[in-house]
Amino acid sequence: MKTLLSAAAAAVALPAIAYAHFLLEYTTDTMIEKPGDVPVKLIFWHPFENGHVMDLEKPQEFYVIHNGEKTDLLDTLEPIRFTGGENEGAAFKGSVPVKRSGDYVLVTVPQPYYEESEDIYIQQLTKAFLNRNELPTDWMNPVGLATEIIPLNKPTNIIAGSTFTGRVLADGQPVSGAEIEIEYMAAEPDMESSAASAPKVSPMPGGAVVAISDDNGYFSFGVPKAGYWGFAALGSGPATEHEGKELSQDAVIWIRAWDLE
Ligand SMILES: [Cu+2]
Repeated sequence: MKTLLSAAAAAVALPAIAYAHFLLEYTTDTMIEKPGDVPVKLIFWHPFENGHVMDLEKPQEFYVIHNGEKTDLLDTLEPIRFTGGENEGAAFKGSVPVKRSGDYVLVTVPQPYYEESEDIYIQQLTKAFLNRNELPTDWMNPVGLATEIIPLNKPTNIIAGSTFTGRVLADGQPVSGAEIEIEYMAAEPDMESSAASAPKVSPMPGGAVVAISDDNGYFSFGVPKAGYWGFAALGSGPATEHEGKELSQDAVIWIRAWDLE
């Protein structure tokens, strides 16, 4: 629902075209005080506009990196339903064991999703970050995805009003000229119910917020508001085809901003 739509498809898909789809790895908190299992929801959605929910299949991979060690979390996933402002779709609930101090980098490699309105597949390789006791251990390191965004600011502790800089990589090399869609999680998922909470802001009048990576793969964004912000580098990955159709292999990262109080 972004580019390359035929006129007919655009007419049908118009309400969704201006905003971006994002795979969410949602936790209510990013700083984890008490050790234990942290619930996480995986939702494929349009979170800025509280828009269309896409059906998420069981991911190919879902794991966490802590102190450089990978722990597979696929077995923690259970199918759930999630209701956004427009519809209900298939999503997943999982859990992340958080014990020792440090960063916990959540990684999801979803199945390619067939987007009928564009006749392409979309695969968003997604990272989100938890931290315990402020100890930095992993957030600045690549996790080795085919494409990923490396944060240059600690992603769990961004000040609203400051900036966030990321670097887009594919096969470990910088990607220049990548189109990065930027989105605010306006309506955070409610962990108890299966629905979105009430949106805190309206989407932008001009549609998707976009940055382009520079010659060395870097981009920066002034973060205007506390909450969760997502960045999706579109088609930055090396895979370009799935089952005979075009594949957009995207790198997604989620950061958390806070008001300075
Ligand atoms: Cu979309």
